[in-house]
Amino acid sequence: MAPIGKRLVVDPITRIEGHLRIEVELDDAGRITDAFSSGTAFRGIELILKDRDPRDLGLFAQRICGVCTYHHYERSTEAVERAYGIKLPPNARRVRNLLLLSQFLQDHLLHFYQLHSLDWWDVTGVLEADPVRAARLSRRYTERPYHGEDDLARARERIAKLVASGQLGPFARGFWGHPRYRFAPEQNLIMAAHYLENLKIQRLAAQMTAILGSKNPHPQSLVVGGVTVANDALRANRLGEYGALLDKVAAFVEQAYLPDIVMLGEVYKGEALAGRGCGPGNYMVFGFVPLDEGFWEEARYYIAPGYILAENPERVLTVDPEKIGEEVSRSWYSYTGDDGQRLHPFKGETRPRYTGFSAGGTIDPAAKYSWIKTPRYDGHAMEVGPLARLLVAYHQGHERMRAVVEGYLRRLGVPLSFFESAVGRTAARALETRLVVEVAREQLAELTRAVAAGDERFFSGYTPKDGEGVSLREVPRGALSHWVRIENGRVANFQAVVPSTWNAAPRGHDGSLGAYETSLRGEVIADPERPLEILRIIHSFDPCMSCAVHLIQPGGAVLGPFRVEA
Ligand code: NFE
Ligand code: MG
Repeated sequence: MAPIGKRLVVDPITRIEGHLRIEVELDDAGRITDAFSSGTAFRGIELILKDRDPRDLGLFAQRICGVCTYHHYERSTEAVERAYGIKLPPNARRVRNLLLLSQFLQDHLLHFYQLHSLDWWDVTGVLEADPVRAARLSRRYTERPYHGEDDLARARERIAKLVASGQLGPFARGFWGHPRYRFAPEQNLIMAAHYLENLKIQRLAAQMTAILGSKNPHPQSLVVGGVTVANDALRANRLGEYGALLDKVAAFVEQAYLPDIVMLGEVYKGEALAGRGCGPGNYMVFGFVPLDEGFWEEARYYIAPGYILAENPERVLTVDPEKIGEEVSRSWYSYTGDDGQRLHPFKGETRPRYTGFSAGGTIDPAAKYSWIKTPRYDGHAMEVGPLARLLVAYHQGHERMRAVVEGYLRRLGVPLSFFESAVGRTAARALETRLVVEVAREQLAELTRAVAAGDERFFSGYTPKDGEGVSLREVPRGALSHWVRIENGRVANFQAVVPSTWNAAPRGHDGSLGAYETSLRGEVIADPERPLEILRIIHSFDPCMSCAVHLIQPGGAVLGPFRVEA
């Protein structure tokens, strides 16, 4: 067991976008007494965007990320539209929503199966499973399992061949056999079969994006003032294709993803009820899927903006964008004045000042230690993402969210507090996927009806203007905002405040912890040589460091999986 004061360094955390370093202090019982989150690569997209024509912003900004590319494209395009004072034609908004929703589907499915599920199921357990028993067991979680016993037998065969070949690919170097893995062999087999199937399913979701986005990733069909895919959106067969793919993805969500989340919740109920992986308890939402053409406070949304503070967890408060600010007291940047201050994004600065880690090569929590800035809302650290959406919508009395959440809680026999954990955060992402499917069907039906009724407007004319514009919206990992100031027809300042920046931030100037950091405190590491618990908690947020720092990783250097330092 680790001696007192032992520092455990996991660098990089794998199976995320980009590079994240987590350091924790362990006491003599293996309990995490302190935690530090550090983004370790820089590229400075915010600087690259300065002095450009604002109408080009979206195409550059979407290069912030290779995962949620579309969302940066839409946010920066909309920030410019807001500065210009443009209102979109309803069909342009519907096309954008359909792009956003197909992107959510791909993102959530890919995250759960390929990037996170192996923290919960053990691939080496698959070989002991009996496909007949596994098929029977899967009927416990749904009346219509996605796979029958033949499919499950084939999946076991594929895993067996992989193991026999010695080339484990994505299954290499896992913490297999770790005592915290709790699935029975048959449960591991069900997960393995869905893991393999999802390699196809997530591709179908990407094809949905390509129908209205012209390609994926990095769609091309948005312009300031509207969308350019009128030719596709006006054809019933193209919209029908989107709908047919949606049906296929929805079947997998209903018959595989959601049942797997029931299974996960049942098996790992203890971890969830103990609150393992709980964040700061403050949650913020910027509005999910606009239902009309209003900007921010004037718009109706499928899930309305709101935030919750831990001190009064059932009360949803009104988000005021004026209260958002970013600090750099622990980040490798400097501000013109004092580094301890908080700058509103319209006045934001991105001036790198790298100072490295402390002399010992580890993080000094009083010094700068990350390329990620520290966003605060009215001084509070916020958790953003699917769990925030679930809780904010639930406490707003959102009917569909309530029905889905209550069905799940009843099935497991657990209270709402179950969700405030790593298991719960992962369940929240799955449960909202059902709502994503529903709202995608509604938006598709609306667009189809409008086109059939002769509405062919997808673009609105405009006159470029100087001024400020912001776009705030929910994207898969949480609340995303882009802020632009236009002077003399050029981008004078661009700032992105990104979901993973909120969650993965280092400490504030007052020493307050970020969401990742809080969520790790108190966790007990069973085996410091194989810190599976850290992976579970951090992956449950679906980290994206490319977004968080808005960076490219030069050269793609391969680092060791982690190291333990005395
Ligand atoms: Ni790079 Fe992103 C999402 C954004 S990240 S994935 O979702 O914006 O925090
Ligand atoms: Mg930024």
